[in-house]
Amino acid sequence: MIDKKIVEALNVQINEEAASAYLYLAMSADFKSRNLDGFASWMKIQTQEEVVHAMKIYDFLNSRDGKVMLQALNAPQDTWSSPLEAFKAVYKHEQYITGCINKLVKLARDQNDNATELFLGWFVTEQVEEEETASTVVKKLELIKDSSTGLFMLDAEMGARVFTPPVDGNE
Ligand code: OFO
Repeated sequence: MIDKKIVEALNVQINEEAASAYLYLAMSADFKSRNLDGFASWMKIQTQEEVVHAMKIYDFLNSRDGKVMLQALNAPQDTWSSPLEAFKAVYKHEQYITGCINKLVKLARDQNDNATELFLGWFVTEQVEEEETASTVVKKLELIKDSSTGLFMLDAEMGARVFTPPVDGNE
């Protein structure tokens, strides 16, 4: 059995992960409209990753007899002035998500819910990677500045990313 407060908080986090997916899909569409196909593809894969994050919480709640209650999503921003502006927004967003995960860990600890705390450990590690990835792309874009050759090369690099579906639906 899982505490009601934790069920509510995990449902909010499903919404945060779904909102992340929606945000990155909007960024993918914006990149696509500028013919930055590599960036667009990278963002589409990021969207898929966020869906995996939401589904992990969905499955966890179900396994603990906590009811999943989906909430409304707001329309995301649809245009960014440059790849740098978009990736700065990604970095800021991921820092916000890290804060959400940290609050969830604290709640699980306060409720002595070891199973939820252990479950959230995966997200704690994942957020380190999410922030590092976004920050790296920001730094590369800052180096590139106004070089169209640099942007072309980075777009090709971004396009090489592949989505690796979770093996057991659990990571
Ligand atoms: Fe779910 O990690 Fe990004 O938001």
